[in-house]
Amino acid sequence: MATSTPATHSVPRAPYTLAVMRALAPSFAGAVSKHPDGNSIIVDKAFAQHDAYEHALRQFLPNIVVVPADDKHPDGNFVEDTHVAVGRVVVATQPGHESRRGEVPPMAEAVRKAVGEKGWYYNVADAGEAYLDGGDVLFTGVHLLIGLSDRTNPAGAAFLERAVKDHYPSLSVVTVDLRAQPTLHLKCVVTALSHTVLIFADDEPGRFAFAQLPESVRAAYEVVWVPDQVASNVLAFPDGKGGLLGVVAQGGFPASEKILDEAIATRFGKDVPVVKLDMSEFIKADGALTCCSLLFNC
Ligand code: CIR
Repeated sequence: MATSTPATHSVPRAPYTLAVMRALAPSFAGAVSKHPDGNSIIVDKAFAQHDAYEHALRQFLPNIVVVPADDKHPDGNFVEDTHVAVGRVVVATQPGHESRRGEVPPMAEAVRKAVGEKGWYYNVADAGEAYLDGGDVLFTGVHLLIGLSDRTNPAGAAFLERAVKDHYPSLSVVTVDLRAQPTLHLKCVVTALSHTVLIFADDEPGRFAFAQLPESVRAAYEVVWVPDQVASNVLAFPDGKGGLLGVVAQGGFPASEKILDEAIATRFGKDVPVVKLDMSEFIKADGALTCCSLLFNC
């Protein structure tokens, strides 16, 4: 399925200036997972895959801070869930899964140190029963999409919206209610290649999420559909002018890779590098590509 609705307006995303990652914990095999292979994570392989991920990021973003692992937090490497950064607004989350909440304070300390005075800091935990996972938040450059899921509740989404609107009042914030069609996070089924192109999973959860978007949001993007859900989660590095410095995508999904390669080459040029990574052990822990780094452009 390939729809193509031309973008109606556009705000190119700024290039990323910093990534914060967290080293993999030796306890990674104990990560929270609903995946059928969640009990067969091969930790040595995961270490090698995590190294390859960091190496891939460094091709497009040399400034990477890696926070030491904590064996008490097997999911700690999934740093995306601990913060949301939109421009200079930096929000420490309160993850929906209780076992993951202790990941936030050391990450918050590292993020404050790395981002420094450029950041305007917020903490979802200040709002009591507000829960938010960064995996539910997609900033396209045009819209801030916030998924409601088992991990992110309306109070968490409202907290993020208020924080962002404090500084960027004209930003369009859209809540996408995914609770009727369980998906771990919004970004399990959609990510942005650019401010004009979204990648959606062409499966039931992906089509459901798409259907939840208001028509005005759908009309603002060209949508590329990929048959494998995990392949819809790509890391795209904007060049600040509407183009791409490069893309990190899942390897091992040939049908989706072909669609993605063609979409990138035709829309952004055939010289845009697309690095393919085997993230099999992270997939077993319900993780994908965006979840292993926090990206800042302030
Ligand atoms: C979890 O269930 O929380 C982790 N095992 C996976 C989190 C993946 N996070 C993400 O995609 N943002």
